[in-house]
Amino acid sequence: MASQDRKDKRPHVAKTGKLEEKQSAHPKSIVEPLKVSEISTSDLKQHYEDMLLIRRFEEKAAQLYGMGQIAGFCHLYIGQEAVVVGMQAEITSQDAVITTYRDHGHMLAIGMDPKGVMAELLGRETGYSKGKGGSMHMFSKEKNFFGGHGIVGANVPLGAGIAFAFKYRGENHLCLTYYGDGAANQGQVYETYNMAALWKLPVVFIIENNQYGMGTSVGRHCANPEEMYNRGRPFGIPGYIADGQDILAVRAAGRLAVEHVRSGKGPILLEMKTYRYRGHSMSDPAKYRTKEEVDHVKENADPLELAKSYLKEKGVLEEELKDISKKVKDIVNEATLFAQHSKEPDPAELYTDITIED
Ligand SMILES: Cc1ncc(C[n+]2csc(CCOP(=O)(O)OP(=O)(O)O)c2C)c(N)n1
Ligand SMILES: [Mg+2]
Repeated sequence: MASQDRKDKRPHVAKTGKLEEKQSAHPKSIVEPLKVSEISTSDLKQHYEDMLLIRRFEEKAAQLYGMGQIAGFCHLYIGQEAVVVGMQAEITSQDAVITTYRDHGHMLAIGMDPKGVMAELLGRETGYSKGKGGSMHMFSKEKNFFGGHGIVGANVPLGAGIAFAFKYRGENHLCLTYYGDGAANQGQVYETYNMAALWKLPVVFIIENNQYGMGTSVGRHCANPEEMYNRGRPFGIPGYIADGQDILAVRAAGRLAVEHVRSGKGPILLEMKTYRYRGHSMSDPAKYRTKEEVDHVKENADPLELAKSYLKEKGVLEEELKDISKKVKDIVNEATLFAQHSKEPDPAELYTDITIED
């Protein structure tokens, strides 16, 4: 065959040599949200409370950071609350969770003590890592929370490793492995897809697509951003996309994913479309996007407002929402006072919990 003929037979390449509009090999796998009638009022109320706790906790953390009481890196999750709260509702306490440095929301959703999380943020000995880990490095063996990781993409193979351990021991648990849209471009993520699919590991890969990797928008860092959820397809990993601002959509996607993995079919990938309201970290003034863009999401797709509208549909009164708000405020204040009144670690602690080579 002449080389020109061969070229002409390549997919997606028109005779002119220009790229044609590509047709996806897979239909767009959008997960339909649960109907309001498919969730109980008490569950919905609990989700609202859990999301509000994350938001108020982080607002307080931002305030304390500004006052110099929290030092080092601190990445806020505000705007993305529905993702962790919805996913958590679909797993059991024996399943594991691993995530990135944007981790406060995950810890609170899992049920880790807000006091211990706040104390760690303030670098106190009562914190989850005895005040030595800070915002990005907290763990809870009791809650099967494996951190908090600062290296972009590095928690993804670790998540598959945790899933491997479950399978090796014959336990029917799974690992929720969260990472960002930026991390989704990392090489080690694809090595992980390969092994996870080959060994049918019980792992749910969750891309929290908050539209930015630091100051770079998804359209500038990601090839074919419309199909991020399909990135596991070459390895046979099914992928779905869901509205990560909508707790009912997250729950539907979580249910689908957990059923798939739990039945032994191996990994699955969920892309959660979401948005972070704050800068990448506390030191980022977020000048790469307009105020209008952020306000647009806050006004039209805020996860808390959306949940509130569902609660109202169910007949929950404004008074009850105020009670929830008061309860959450008290928890955050209590956690803050606990942290502020806790001691800093003893200097001798510098030499414990570390690996030393002779
Ligand atoms: C291997 C590595 N490269 C670069 C960085 C610096 N870095 C920290 S966060 C980040 C962006 C990641 O964006 P994304 O995965 O979308 O997560 P998000 O912060 O939006 O939650 C980068 C490049 C890092 N920590 N690790
Ligand atoms: Mg991102």
